[in-house]
Amino acid sequence: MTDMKNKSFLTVVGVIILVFILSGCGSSSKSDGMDMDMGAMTDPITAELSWSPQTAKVNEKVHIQVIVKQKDTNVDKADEVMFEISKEGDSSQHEKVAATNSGDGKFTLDKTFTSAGTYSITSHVTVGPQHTMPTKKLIVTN
Ligand SMILES: [Cu+2]
Repeated sequence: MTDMKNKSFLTVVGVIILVFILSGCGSSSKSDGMDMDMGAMTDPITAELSWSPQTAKVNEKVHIQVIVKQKDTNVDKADEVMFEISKEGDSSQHEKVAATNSGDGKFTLDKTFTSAGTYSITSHVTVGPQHTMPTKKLIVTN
């Protein structure tokens, strides 16, 4: 009986690990993934997502930016920065766009929304073996 329990426990652990691997945004990591000390020795990266104006208007440009830092240093050589934009309640409006590297740790995207609603914006930031992806809600009004 304990054998059976152990087996199902291992299966659960296996599934959890698999989910973690699959949720890595499909970005190819340049590290071999087995280098345990890499992550521990490197300071974690942070990504600060913001935009202006705070509340957007239909057909008016919104300036989206994410500032990438490692400790207190701006990271201007991120491997990949993508903005994922989706509209709540409308699965047809979903896109993933590469950000423009504006230098000094700033990655930007100018976006004009053509319909009012609540949008979810995620900035996917990859720096070496690290990945961070803050999400915020943007409201677009008429
Ligand atoms: Cu991501």
